[in-house]
Amino acid sequence: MITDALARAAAMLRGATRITILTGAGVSAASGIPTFRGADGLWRKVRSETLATAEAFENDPKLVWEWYDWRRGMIRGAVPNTAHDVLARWTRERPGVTLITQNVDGLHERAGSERLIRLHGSIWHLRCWQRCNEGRRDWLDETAPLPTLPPRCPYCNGLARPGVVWFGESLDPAVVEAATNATACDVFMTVGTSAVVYPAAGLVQHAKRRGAATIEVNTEPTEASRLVDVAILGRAEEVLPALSAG
Ligand code: BJW
Ligand code: ZN
Repeated sequence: MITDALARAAAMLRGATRITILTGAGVSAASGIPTFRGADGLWRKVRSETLATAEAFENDPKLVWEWYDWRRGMIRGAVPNTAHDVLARWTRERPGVTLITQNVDGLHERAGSERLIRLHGSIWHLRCWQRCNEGRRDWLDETAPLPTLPPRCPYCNGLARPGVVWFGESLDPAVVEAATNATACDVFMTVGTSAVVYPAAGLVQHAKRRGAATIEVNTEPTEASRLVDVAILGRAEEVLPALSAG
């Protein structure tokens, strides 16, 4: 797969020391995990407001948990694909590479990635909905399926919630700061994201303003395509190994 865009991107990456990569759901598509906004996307079947907001959880915690429990089961059976593997190897072999992900599936971690910034939390973490003292902090629970829905906080027996960031909720300020700092780089690359959800979608603009060269890898044109220096149309699991070889 030698295209002009691919060759240009490979040269940009070869010449760079500080490389920051923002990933989205498209990176996990080849692992069998549905994206949010694509043709088979999760939001095609259900409106995001009915499941991925604090309001939805308040109205029907069991329904929201059934959806997350279903996704946890699906993710549990999935394995990282070549895209995760290539990115993980880059972080291990090149100390200037930082990974920022919007994904909550944990596949970057399972592929052995270092310097990973998780913008939207983790589907494998839970925390107390009532924000009791001990349950305010996330705890890890990798049981899938969960024995009872909705699960309970082990400290106060109140409701537990998924440790993810829903629409309308603020991201962890320390995480946003780390991601913003990582936009000071030589090359900023987005992979498999529709680039519509903020503040993640603003990072590429931020990097560009700070002088980074920018690359996008996606199967379709997105909001970011017109901003970036090089847009590669293709699957992450094919393009990243080709970039790695180039
Ligand atoms: C492939 C491929 C292959 C397929 N290879 N590619 C500024 C302006 C406008 C709005 C806002 C703004 N600031 C804040 C907002 C509101 C809101 C927002 O951005 N809304 C927009 C949608 C308009 N943002 C928020 O609410 C955020 N909070 C916040 O900013 O707090 C402060 C605040 C609050 C209130 C008002 C104002 C400020 C929080 C956002 C949380 C997002 N949460 C979710 C759910 C997480 C939990 C869960 O998983 O259930 O995060 S929504 C969902 O979208 C998920 C994802 O991480 C996120 C991004 O999606 P992603 O990864 O891009 O996936 P897709 O499906 O959209 O795209 C996949 C792409 O892959 C496609 O392009 C395919 O073509 C491609 N693809 N296969 C390569 N093989
Ligand atoms: Zn609690």
